[in-house]
Amino acid sequence: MSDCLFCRFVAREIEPAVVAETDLSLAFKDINPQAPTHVLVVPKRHVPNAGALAAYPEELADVIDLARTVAEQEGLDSGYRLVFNTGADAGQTVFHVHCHLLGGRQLSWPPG
Ligand code: DGP
Repeated sequence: MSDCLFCRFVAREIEPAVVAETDLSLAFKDINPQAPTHVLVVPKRHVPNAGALAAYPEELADVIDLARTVAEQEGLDSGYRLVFNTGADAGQTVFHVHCHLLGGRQLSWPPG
């Protein structure tokens, strides 16, 4: 999908700040970090949102596992948050599913 920003990252037409990668997933730094660690983990397959990713359990598991790997790399031993904004009301702005990995500070609850 050439009009999808994250597909262009996966294809390396645009080079994001990659922190980790597997055969199925790519992890890169968010351009507008909301915490000391703010990484986006995406499946390489174009899937629009988290609900649709459930149809691809191998990719879903790989995204979560890569997020865990990055959290370990970043030393987030005392905790981190994984977020899938799903749909416009949740603030989803890029419609290639992405898992936000946030950590490195005390995270408040509930989120805004
Ligand atoms: P969401 O609002 O959940 O759809 O999150 C989209 C995220 O994508 C947002 O935190 C900012 C990030 N983002 C948008 N454009 C770019 C970009 O060009 N590069 C990077 N690294 N991140 C981007």
